Amino acid sequence: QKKKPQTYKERASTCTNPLVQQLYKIMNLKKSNLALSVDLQNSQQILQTVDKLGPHLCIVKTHVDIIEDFSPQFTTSLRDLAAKHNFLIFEDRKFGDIGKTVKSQYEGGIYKISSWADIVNAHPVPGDGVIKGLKEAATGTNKGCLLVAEMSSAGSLAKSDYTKGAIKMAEDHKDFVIGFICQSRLIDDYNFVHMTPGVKLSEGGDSLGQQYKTPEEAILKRGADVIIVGSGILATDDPVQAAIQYKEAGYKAYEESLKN
Ligand code: 5FU
Repeated sequence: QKKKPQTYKERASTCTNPLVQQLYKIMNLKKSNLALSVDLQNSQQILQTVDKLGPHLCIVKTHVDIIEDFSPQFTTSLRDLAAKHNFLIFEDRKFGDIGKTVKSQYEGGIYKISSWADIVNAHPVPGDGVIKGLKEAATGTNKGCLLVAEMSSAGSLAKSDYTKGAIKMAEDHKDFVIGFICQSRLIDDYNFVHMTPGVKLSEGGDSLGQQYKTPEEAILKRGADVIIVGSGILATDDPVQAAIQYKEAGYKAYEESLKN
């Protein structure tokens, strides 16, 4: 039987993982389930955008490897903005290799992702060594990983038994896996945060396989906790207004979901 939906405040007090608790506290305080996918290539542009939109976001999601002028100062400044506006940083790196390789990719190289990202994600395709490798690099810190259990893109192979395998893997590694990138509700357990990309106020797609659903569809029909929005906000004339619109649409859908 389906559990009664909980408010963000209730979830913050019942969830066991401190990072998940922190996220629900932010969502409650800022009345926002909106993650901005800040897919820009210039670090100043990213920082300026995040500073303006920060008050409306619970998470800022990056693709650090598309930045053309990356420097360690960028991540320091991004962390300062996370403290200023109270959001979590999610690097959408989608690790997908054997444990020892992802461990080095997570903590090493130019980006040193483990030093600044609160959340990363991984493909379950290599087996749970991918989680074990990342976990080793994150030992003793308040970090978490999402498993890419389903994707928003057309023809995705992440479905049926693959998705079920991702759920099992998450349950086996509850101390580090804090949820899923997904397109539907996978577990009736708020310890696993369901984050859904491919969200836009108008449905449709792009020329490269992306498929969009509305915030209402993502939250009410598919059971998302967090909506991830990129171009729906950034490719507009007024990204601040657009972020407010998505924040309000997402929060309204959440309030509606509590009535179920
Ligand atoms: F795992 C996934 C997925 O299934 N779909 C996605 O779109 C990740 N994404 C990311 O979310 C993608 O890499 C973009 O960074 C972002 C969506 O951006 P959009 O501009 O809202 O389409």
